[in-house]
Amino acid sequence: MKLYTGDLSPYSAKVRMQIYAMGIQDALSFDLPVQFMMGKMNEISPIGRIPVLEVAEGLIPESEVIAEYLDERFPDKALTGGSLKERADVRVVSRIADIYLMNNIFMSLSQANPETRVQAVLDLLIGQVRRGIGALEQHIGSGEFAVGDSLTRADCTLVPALWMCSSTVPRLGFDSPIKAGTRVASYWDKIQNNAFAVKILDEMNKGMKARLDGTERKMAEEAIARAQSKPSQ
Ligand SMILES: N[C@@H](CCC(=O)N[C@@H](CS)C(=O)NCC(=O)O)C(=O)O
Repeated sequence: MKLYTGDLSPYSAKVRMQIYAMGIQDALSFDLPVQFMMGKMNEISPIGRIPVLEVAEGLIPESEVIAEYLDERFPDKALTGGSLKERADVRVVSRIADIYLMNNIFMSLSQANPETRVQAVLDLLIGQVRRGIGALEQHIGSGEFAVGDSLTRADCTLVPALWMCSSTVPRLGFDSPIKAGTRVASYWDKIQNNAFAVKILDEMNKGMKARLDGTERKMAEEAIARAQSKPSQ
């Protein structure tokens, strides 16, 4: 199996956290294809986004689908939660993180440049993020983990989503939507000590540093030059 992934990509980080937590090592490698760096990821996968999981039978896009595939392929290690209701709660929290937090923050990145931004668009999207956090506040557990008393896929989606809330949203000129004294804030404080969370947070911070200091751009330019100098087959 190969996962097409990037350090800074929160949707990829979500799948990597699951892979680390499940201890999947056999025949699994990570790669960022040069086509992604060239803005041509759709030559590999029609949706044109990472992560994508390559398995013997073909490609699987969409982080949530990959996550379910991994749970089904390795059922003895699955991170789906315990009782039927707990399993539903895991999916609800994962969807809140995915659709209402990460997706809206991603969309708001299109308005990152203050010179060209349409403030009303940004206000709308960040308003939706705050609404998502409000919903999460009602659904999240009060213990160490998002649902129940062990790590589940809900944590794997929430960690990169809350990282975006706390580090990306302020870069867009808004306060972090994670407010002190809430259950979400308490969870966020605690989960950052989890070893698998630590690992992907380090990777995302490394990716952010590489983006900000120009290393990412340099590596992409070198990879593109290498790909273009290869004789076409
Ligand atoms: N719904 C998708 C979203 C994936 C996504 O947006 N990935 C970003 C990187 S984190 C991407 O590939 N962006 C490239 C683009 O938008 O062209 C998933 O859950 O996998």
